[in-house]
Amino acid sequence: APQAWIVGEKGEDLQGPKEFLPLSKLEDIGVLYWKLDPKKSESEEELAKIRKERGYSYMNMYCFLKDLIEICPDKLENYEEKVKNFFTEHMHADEEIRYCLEGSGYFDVRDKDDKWIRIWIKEGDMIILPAGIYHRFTLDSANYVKLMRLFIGEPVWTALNRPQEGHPARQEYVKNVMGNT
Ligand code: KMT
Ligand code: NI
Repeated sequence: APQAWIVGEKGEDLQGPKEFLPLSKLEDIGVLYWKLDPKKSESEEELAKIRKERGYSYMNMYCFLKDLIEICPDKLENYEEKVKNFFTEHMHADEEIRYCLEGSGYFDVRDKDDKWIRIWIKEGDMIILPAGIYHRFTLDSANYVKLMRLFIGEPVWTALNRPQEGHPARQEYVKNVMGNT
């Protein structure tokens, strides 16, 4: 499981000893996680297996597009602006699927009590954030990550900043995930 713990509004560590959360805390809010090895070619097969398990139809599998993004000051155009947007609390109408090929970083997701759970993603970690979950992303002190962004069908990465309570994907998420405690 990835290391995950509660942080404050600004991403700061809270007082007292850091307690890591079990994977079940992430599953509770609909976050999925796999560990792959980007250095091994079998990972492609594993990726294909995940796609199949997730029930993506045959046709959709071929529409499971991927792109790569490197987040660091000298490789990403408009770095400052993009990094600021990534760290602004938002959701999407679709799942956010990310596979870390190199480096590391933090995905923060809101738990059921509206606290931030910080998930430390490293090389080989693949994470799926459900549609409608509020989240944000930031680099750690290593200041570098290379991520594969996967999409089902047309790539859409529109960030919908909080609040989005009227959005169908948000309502669906609240109904399915927040409702069953
Ligand atoms: C997003 O929607 O792109 C994010 O949440 C940022 C992390 S992946 C670059
Ligand atoms: Ni996002």
